[in-house]
Amino acid sequence: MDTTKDLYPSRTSAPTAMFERLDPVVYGNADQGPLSQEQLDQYNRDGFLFFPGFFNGQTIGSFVDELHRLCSDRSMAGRDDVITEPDSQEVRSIFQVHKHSDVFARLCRHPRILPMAQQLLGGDVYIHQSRINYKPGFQGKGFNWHSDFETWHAEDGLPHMRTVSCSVILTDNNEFNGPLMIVPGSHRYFVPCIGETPENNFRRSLKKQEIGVPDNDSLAKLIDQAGGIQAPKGPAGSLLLFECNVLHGSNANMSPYPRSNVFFVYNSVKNTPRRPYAAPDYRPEFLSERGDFTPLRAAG
Ligand code: 6CS
Ligand code: FE
Repeated sequence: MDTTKDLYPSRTSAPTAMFERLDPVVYGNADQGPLSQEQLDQYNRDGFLFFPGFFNGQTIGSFVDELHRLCSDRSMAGRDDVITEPDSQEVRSIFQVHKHSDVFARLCRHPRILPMAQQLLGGDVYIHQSRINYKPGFQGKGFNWHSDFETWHAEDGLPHMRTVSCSVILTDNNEFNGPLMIVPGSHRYFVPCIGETPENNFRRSLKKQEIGVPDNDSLAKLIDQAGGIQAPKGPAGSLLLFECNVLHGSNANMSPYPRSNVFFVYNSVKNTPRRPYAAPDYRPEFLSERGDFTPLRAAG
């Protein structure tokens, strides 16, 4: 398939109807990794897999310690890859944590996680983006409904939907601290978004995304078709795999407790970035790897 052609036009001025995705959802098969045929079928249907208690409390403790270390590291303050909340200096996200931290560099290559990403994407993968979301108690604002792929295609130039996100839950997720909400099955449709991408859009979008947000009619139709919204909740140590194009978002954290996760985006080495399809320029490399596509190998 001609990967220079824009298969998923978005950020248009005129409304464009959603259409069925042109790429497969699952690229590998059941004998190529740890996921069973039933799990592959579920991911194909819903666009995500949730593993409550994937890691036990002791294992997750080292990840939470690292999260606190990064968050309280004074040398991180003011860096471009550290994003604060829209109306406070509270840390909202830290990007490229697989480069800042040996602990997270190993975690993204964990022998129980990496093979699942390779199986879903049908071969070798690298990290397109990694981040920690803190969503501190009371301060943590939400994330509008969006498809990650719509941004990674329009602004980072990923040509195909051959990318999977893995979120490791670091603090208990419950209905009060703004858990991730997902529209099951929405990954099977591409929803073009209205509105041109401004220069340096990421400076706003990482605090509050307003460009690349699907219209309410399309959202309502897909939520209706899905039979409702799902919000996978579970204890710290749970793991969520979600397809790059599944619609998701989250509410503000109204509880005193943080809702923190660490998030790795695995992209197929056959799906490396071209020029941005709908943005004036590339985003910084802390958001979209453009230099090193070396295939990941599982940590020993
Ligand atoms: O723009 C991005 O790449 C990031 N923004 C959101 C809301 N989700 C995906 C990604 O981390
Ligand atoms: Fe997202």
